[in-house]
Amino acid sequence: MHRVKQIPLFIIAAILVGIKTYIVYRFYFDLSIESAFQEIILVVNAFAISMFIFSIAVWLKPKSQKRFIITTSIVLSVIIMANLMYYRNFTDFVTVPTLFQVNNAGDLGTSVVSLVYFSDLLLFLDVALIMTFMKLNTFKLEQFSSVFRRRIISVAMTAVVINLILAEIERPMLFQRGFDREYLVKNVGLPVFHGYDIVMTTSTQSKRLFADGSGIDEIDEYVNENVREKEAPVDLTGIAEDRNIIYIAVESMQTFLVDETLHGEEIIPFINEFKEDSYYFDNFYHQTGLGKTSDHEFLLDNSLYPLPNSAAFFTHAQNEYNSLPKIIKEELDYNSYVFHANNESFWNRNVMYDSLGYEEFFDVESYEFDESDEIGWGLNDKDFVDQTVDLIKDLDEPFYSKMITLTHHFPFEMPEEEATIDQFDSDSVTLNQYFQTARYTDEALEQFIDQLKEEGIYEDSIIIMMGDHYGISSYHNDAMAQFLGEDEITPYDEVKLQRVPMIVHIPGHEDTGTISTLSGQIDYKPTMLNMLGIENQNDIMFGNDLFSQDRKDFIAFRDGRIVGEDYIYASGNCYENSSGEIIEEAHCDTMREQAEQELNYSDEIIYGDLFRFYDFEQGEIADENES
Ligand code: GP9
Ligand code: MN
Repeated sequence: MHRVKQIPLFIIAAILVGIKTYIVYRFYFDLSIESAFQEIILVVNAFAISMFIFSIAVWLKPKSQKRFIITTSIVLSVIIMANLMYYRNFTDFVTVPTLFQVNNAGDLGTSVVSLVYFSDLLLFLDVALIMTFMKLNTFKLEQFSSVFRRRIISVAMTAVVINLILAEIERPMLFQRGFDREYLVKNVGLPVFHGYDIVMTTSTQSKRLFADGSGIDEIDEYVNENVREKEAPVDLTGIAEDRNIIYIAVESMQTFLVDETLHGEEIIPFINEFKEDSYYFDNFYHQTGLGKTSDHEFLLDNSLYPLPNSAAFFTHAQNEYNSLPKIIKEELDYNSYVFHANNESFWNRNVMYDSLGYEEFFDVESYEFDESDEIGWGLNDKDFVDQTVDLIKDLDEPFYSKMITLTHHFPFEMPEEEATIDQFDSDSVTLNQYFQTARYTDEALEQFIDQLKEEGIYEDSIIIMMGDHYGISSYHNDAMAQFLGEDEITPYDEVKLQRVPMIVHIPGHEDTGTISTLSGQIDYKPTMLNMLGIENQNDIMFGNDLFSQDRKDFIAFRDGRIVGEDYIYASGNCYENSSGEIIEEAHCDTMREQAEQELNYSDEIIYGDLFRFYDFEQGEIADENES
């Protein structure tokens, strides 16, 4: 007993709370733990964070220590309890913005009792034990020496740093990209997640707070002079009116696969054939940043650029947008739907889709499958398209829909029995496998088109397919050079590898062909609006109609690279676009200045949430400014 008494109470509290936290993460929430490494991170973060928080006690006098330990353990339990109740209702975690969303809280209000289980008593067991120990004076409460303080603080800091390193290994750039709240909680725990959320929300809100509508006139003027097409719209104006639009985001599909062969076989025979009967854009670039698929969605729906340091789907999901789904609802009364067999909270889609004006998101819950139907990240693309056709059948026509495939996702794993093309043979396992998943998705797309025909939906629809972003990063350049039969992949080649296929397929339309206009994802929204016959004189967009002759002549990426008709800027060099030769940097200056200005304007709109001040009907700052 005497020895036990030598142990400081805050250490016991840290251990108890650590154990409780681990048990709750593991068994109360339904977090997907897929590997032993994830399990280890979960244990480490439960104890590291608890240790870190309770170590503050070393600075306090015995009496305050007591108060601190008890208050902290109660607060941590309440945080866990609140999240657990929220999770049971929404399969998501509490964030600052959700606290301000009245309807969410309202939803919770009606069913609070049903969200509390008997087993939740365990959540407060640590508090009860700590109180008992205090009463019985079981553990030490004393003024600590400065040596002891330093020792404890360094242990606590080391534990947190180890946690962060492990999290970074498990999910590189976890904090910048956000991904999914579940990833954050799994890797760094609830307290750090809440701290992160508070910092992010505060910095977003403060930028928003100080913005007013004044900047938008200048942006409007810029768009008018440099982006808006001066010529009358082109031949496809209104061709999509009264038809369904079925947009398919083809995960990680890159243009270098098109018409390319491996072991003498076409890699994606269906897309190769389909594009012949479509408008195919072979000089079309993805422009995504950290937000990957979600950035591509952001570009497509808004014709604004994704953000430089974060995923806008995460950080700016509460903004006001003049998005494609909203416009087509207002102008044509089309409803917009998303089909994607992943969790609704991934990339914060559940929140962002509301802001963008989607009517419904058919997420993982809308699909029936078990583990045996999964490849890589989730439901295989063949079953995904099959079940999506069933869901689409029931929609009121005409509709706008977006489907997002998943099988051809990094790390491109394919069960051997499903593979219909042999792997490539290089030092990069990733590239070797890439062709197999690409082939699989190609087959799924073929099946989808056949099913649309069978169901009689095909004729009344326009089908668009686009690669969302690159799948093979520069890390695999050696293997890529081997595949392409080149000596090396230069920064110039790397830019060209950012091309993704873009196909506009209009059933019954004869005039098809390959279009090599320099273009990118920023151009999707104006193209769609024109095809739907919607005049968009006052909209603020940074892209042009793909079919227009009168287009801006560069495509800007978020990492400083720019592709122009004549020049390419990459890795600090200016290249001649046609030859790939490095030329004097000054050639790229004009294009660089304009791209920089345009990216800044787009960021200004998003950071300041400027569209809340703008009247898109009138094309001017709204009379009554809301805040
Ligand atoms: C996730 C899927 C893939 O739902 O869209 O996202 P990515 O990792 O490609 O951004
Ligand atoms: Mn993607």
